[in-house]
Amino acid sequence: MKKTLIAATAISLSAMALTACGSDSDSSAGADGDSGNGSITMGFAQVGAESGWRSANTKSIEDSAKEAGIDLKFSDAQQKQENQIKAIRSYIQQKVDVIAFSPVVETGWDTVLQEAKRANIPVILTDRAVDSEDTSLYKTFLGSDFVEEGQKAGQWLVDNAADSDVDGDGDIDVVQLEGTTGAAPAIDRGEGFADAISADPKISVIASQTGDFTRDGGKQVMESFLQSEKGIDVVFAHNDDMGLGAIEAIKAAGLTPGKDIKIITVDAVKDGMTALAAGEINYIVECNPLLGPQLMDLAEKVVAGEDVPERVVTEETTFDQEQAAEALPTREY
Ligand code: GYE
Repeated sequence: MKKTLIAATAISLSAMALTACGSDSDSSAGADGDSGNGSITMGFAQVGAESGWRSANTKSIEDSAKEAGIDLKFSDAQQKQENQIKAIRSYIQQKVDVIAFSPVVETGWDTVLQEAKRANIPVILTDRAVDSEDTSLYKTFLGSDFVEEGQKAGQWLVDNAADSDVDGDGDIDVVQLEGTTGAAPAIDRGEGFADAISADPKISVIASQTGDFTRDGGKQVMESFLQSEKGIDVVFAHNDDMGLGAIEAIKAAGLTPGKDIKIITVDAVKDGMTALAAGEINYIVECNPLLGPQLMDLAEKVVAGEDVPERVVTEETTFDQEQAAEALPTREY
């Protein structure tokens, strides 16, 4: 999957993402397409509002469009591919200057992207990638390296294996809460994690199921794991929200999250970091949602016909409990 993208030149512009946004109080930022006095109109097809990460991402896009004077047309697909395809088609009809979107799943985009290409409207992928042979269907892909995020999560477990055999049976039994089925971050984080833990034969994933990146989904799947699985030592959740849902399920079962069951998540949004600092999560791999400033910059270049890198990777870090407590007071999202 995405061999072409991964092989493509990667550069990092993350410093920009960490500055320039969030200074405006009016966050509607042209969401209805009627504000912004610049000459560029962008149609943005968002995945949904499934998580804290997504809310921060949407705010970053709205704020930075406003700041850049880009007229933003924004739609929320409620995690449904058909809604995103409809939104993209409507942006083509409206003859926007550039289309940006975060594809909910990896496959099934070629037809609509060919329609955009025929209409001469450049497309920028942001946050999530598509799995397509034809890389001429989009100009660039801006987002995280999800495989690396999964590897970092797995590596922490390998490094902390001794402490993570909570029930002391000699094995580290992990349950995995997967993101949306078919989504790039779910596929790649799962792959990266599996790759890293393969270094220690004592660690294995004993059950794995999707919680759709939502808090409710994570809670429900964890409730069923607690019923069906014996001796769960660790939860690996593909995002903070599902980890937070798992915490509720673990508490309801009379166990202590972070102690009786260790928890590793990805994102590092405020609620996740708060739970980490409070000892209820053990480790978080950061995934930066503040992609707005870089996206607007790329959009201006693409519309001006300038060359842009095929792949722009955001730089990210990791947090343990102490680092979370330190970072929280100044955390932007
Ligand atoms: O990790 C999750 C969100 O695509 C990186 O989507 C994004 C993921 C993020 O729902 O919280």
